[in-house]
Amino acid sequence: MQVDSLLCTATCDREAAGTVVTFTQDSKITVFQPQSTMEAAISVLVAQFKAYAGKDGSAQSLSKEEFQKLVSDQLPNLVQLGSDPQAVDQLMNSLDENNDGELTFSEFWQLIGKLAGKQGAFH
Ligand SMILES: [Ca+2]
Ligand SMILES: [Ca+2]
Repeated sequence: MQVDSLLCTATCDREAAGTVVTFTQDSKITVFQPQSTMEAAISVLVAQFKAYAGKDGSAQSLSKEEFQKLVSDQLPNLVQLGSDPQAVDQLMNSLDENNDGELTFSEFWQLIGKLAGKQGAFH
């Protein structure tokens, strides 16, 4: 079995995850499981990434300006860029694996992984 087939996306058939209640032959509603805290956290991360990535250029990736705005708005306690203008460049370069000056979600995700690791003191 492909692992991907276990992973549900926003577009996948959510009936599989819910309970279908049938009233009559052609009238049914699906009662979804409420989103868990962790699922909600993932939704927030994705929505925030999209909101900032969509401000200019490619809506799929963060430019330096978009990244800087996201970090200063959304991660003010966990990432301290201070007043050093090179700090954002250094941070961005450390995440930009293909060096194209844009951060895709998977490149950006490394930062979340690092912050989460520090937060939990996972070494
Ligand atoms: Ca963009
Ligand atoms: Ca990149």
